[in-house]
Amino acid sequence: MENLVNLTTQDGVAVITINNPPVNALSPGVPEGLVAALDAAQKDASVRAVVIIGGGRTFIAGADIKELELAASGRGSGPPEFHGILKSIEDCAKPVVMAIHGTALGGGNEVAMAGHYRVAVADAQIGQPEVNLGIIPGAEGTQRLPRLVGVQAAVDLCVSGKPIRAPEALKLGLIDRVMEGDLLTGAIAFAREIADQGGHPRKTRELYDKLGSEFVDASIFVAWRDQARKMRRNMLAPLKAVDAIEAAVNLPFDEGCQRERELFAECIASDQARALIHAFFAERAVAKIPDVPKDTPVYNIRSVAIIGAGTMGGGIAMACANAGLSVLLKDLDRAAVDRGLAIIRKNYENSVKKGRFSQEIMDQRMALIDGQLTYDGFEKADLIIEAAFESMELKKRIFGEIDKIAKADCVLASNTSTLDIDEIAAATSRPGMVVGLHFFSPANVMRLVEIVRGKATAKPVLATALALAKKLGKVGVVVGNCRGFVGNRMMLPYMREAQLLVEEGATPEQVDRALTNFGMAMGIFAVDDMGGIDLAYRVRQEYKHLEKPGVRMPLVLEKLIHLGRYGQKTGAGWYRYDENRKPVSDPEVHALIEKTAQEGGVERRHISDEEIIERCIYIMINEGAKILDEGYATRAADVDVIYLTGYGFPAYRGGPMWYADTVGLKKVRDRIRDFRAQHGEWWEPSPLLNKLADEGETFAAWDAAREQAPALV
Ligand code: 3H9
Repeated sequence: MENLVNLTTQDGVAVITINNPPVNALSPGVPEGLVAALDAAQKDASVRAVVIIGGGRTFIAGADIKELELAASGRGSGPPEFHGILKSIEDCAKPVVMAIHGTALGGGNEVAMAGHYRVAVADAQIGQPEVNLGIIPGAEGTQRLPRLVGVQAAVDLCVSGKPIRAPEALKLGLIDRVMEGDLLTGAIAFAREIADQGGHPRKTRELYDKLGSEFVDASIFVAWRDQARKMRRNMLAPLKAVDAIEAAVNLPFDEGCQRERELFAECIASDQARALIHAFFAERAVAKIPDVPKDTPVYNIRSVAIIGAGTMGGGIAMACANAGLSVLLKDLDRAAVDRGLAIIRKNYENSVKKGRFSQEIMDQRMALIDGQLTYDGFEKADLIIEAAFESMELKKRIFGEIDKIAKADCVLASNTSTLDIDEIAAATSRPGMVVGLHFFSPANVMRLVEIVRGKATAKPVLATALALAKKLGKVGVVVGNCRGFVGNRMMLPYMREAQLLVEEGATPEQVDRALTNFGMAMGIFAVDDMGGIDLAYRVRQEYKHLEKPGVRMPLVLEKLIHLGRYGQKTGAGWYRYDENRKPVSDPEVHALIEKTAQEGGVERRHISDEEIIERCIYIMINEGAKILDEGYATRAADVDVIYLTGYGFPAYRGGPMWYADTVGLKKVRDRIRDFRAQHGEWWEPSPLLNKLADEGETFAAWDAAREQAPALV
């Protein structure tokens, strides 16, 4: 315990330091250590004030999420209990100053708010991100936060889950001072100032000014709940957070805390909390590759050269410049380079207009990107990313060329979304240095990068790719080299099934509505229209060889192509689009679907939303299971992360494989068998799914059992 929390004194100020790396979570031992240290400080007559600070890189990043995971899964002895420590802090007779750097998140901010005063360095981040884990602040945060920042700001912070920086926290009244210079020195000086003023320490729970009138109009909370529903579709926790804040307004502090406890208990016992906590750890687990040790050396990437200034190349250039990397952006003719740079500039200008960052930052980022027609300077690049047109011949030629120019320790990456990375690597004399970096469009926004591991890809190259993804603020997931890799390989059967459903009697609108009600960010037909139906068609052509006799293929897509309906870019695809790109139903498409079904001898029938979800999602799950069986993904959780960060799968369902676990693998497999009987061998259950279903197991348990999994194929 004494290692987790240390107590020293400096000139009459007790300094309590939390040392629980890496993020000073409130793990068992930390609250107890804090209480003991406070007790000692209280008893020490030479101490006039107390400063609580985090050791290492941060203040307190919250409750220990591992403890919450235990509580959510019904293991352990229930959620952690912080009320005692909060009371000890707030009731301390000597002023307690919280000194914040790094992050004060969740329980971290709740501890900070129990202090009498808070100071922070300018880049400290403070917030209540609990909703991202499917829970609400459960350590009196919903009661103290509105007392400090007012009800509206408290709702915003708890519903959005987004942290704010210290200067904004100061404006809101969440902290008392932004510190320049050394935080501890400043906090000690501040604590002395307060002690010199004398008087009683200021207790947050006794502040009422910002709670408004004693009974804020209930209709305001109705409006905030509506807002929460819009911001966090289908999610329970944001609504419960509003309930808890309403209790802060309407109930005395202790009763409000009791209400918060009840609401917290409801949330932590929900499927949503389990799924979101799974997603939290899954996102961090992807960086761990069983045969690539943590200490694998990485190449230092400072400069990047990109081939192709189109949508992907431009987006990747922005992602790199945003992270402070210098970028050479090459294309074949001046017009293409200028167009690429102009789009980058426009995107940045939009961000400046929206207040996301300053003009100065935009100028710095633009200055990092140089457009050019030649390979000049490529010889110095630490990383070369090819983002040219999706053609094997072209890519092989490019890799042959860059192989001759690049320095020996330059990582060579292809942004291919479908092609064989081994074949591309074979065009070079150093296949070990070649890796796939499959960014998702728009690459400056989307968080996912599939890191495609070829047969020869060297471990330091993989470790470098993972480190780069993190540096770019993205989530890198290592996948094996199979057609479509993981994400697109699962997408294809999903798209196909959706198209079959409309031929059998559903409409694109019904399918999309069922999918968005399920929680998908977009319906699959809207996705098709956005990405371009020509692209979807081209991808399908790539997989033609997988089509087998007796397997019915949907036919409408091809007809849309013949009609020139390529999606949003031509103003029409599965939907028709107005000038604002808003989709509207198109009777022509409905007629085309019906005619196609008739020609194909498909009897149209009523299709329920339930069938839509089962067929679209289960086919995806089955493909995911095949991918795992074949070793193209390390864990089921990796597949989840790919779908959560790249394909708009609802986070509160934890990803497709986790969702399958929650439905029950036997139930999923049995429905897949039904569909196999009705629709043919396309629906053959994967051997892994069969095995786990028969054994009454889950993908999560399978992952856990394979902690030391063999390398990917
Ligand atoms: C809460 O507080 C509830 C309360 O209201 C009270 C309830 C009663 N616990 O992300 P990183 C681990 S809910 C346990 O790679 P970064 C993480 O798993 C909590 N472990 O670093 C990883 O482990 P590993 C509210 C945690 O620098 C390592 O730390 N708080 C926790 O990119 C490094 O993490 C949050 O939701 C934790 N709280 O980002 C904040 N946090 O190396 C959650 C991290 O073994 N945390 N770990 O894979 C974050 O958002 C980021 O971790 C943070 C650092 C921004 C802090």
